[in-house]
Amino acid sequence: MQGKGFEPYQGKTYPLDEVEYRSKSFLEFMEKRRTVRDFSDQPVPQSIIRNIIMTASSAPSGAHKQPWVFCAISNTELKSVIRKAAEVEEYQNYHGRMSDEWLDELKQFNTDWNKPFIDIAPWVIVIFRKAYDFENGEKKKNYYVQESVGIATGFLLSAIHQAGLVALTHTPSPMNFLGRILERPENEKPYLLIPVGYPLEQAQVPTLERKKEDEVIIWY
Ligand code: IYR
Repeated sequence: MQGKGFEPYQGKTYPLDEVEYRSKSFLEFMEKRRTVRDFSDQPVPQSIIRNIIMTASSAPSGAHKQPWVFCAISNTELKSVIRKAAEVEEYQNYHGRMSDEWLDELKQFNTDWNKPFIDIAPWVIVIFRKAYDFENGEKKKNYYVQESVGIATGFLLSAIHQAGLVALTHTPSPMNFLGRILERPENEKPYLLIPVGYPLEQAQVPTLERKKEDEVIIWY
């Protein structure tokens, strides 16, 4: 496939002292991001969700295929249908499908099969990955789909945090019900379900420690 040629790079660069400062302040900002389960029902305008999703869609992807679709749901009835279907699966997960070891690991997060945040959060974003696209009715394979959609999800979570909203990366499993409810074509597979909104004023998050740098960085 012929590309569109090349153009000058438009990103900004800075002298090193500024790069130092910028990298540190972004770290401090991102370290404040938390997964939040206590959502306020305060509405969030569609324009904000649009900006957040388009930030996610600016992520790099294999052969620039952008193998993703973001379904943004604010419709109350639809959210309620999704919640009920998620809870059917999650009830089974918490009552036999997850190992005792797994359930034990989750105790610190206070999760269970109830998923009220799907009803309460003003928006639920369901991310779909596309293993292939259709071009003129023909299947066109995408590349590094899991990696690409994972990176786009990271951009999405960062954009949500930057906007001053909160998110929960929810993984109902199995999640084929999302493709059916949202009437997505067969080349789109659900990837993650992410409620987005304001946190409740009295929102609580589990006390967690993050790994120290000598556990996550190996210098050569
Ligand atoms: N999908 C379930 C269980 C769950 C699994 C992991 I790993 C978590 O970090 C949190 C929850 C649920 O959403 O409750």
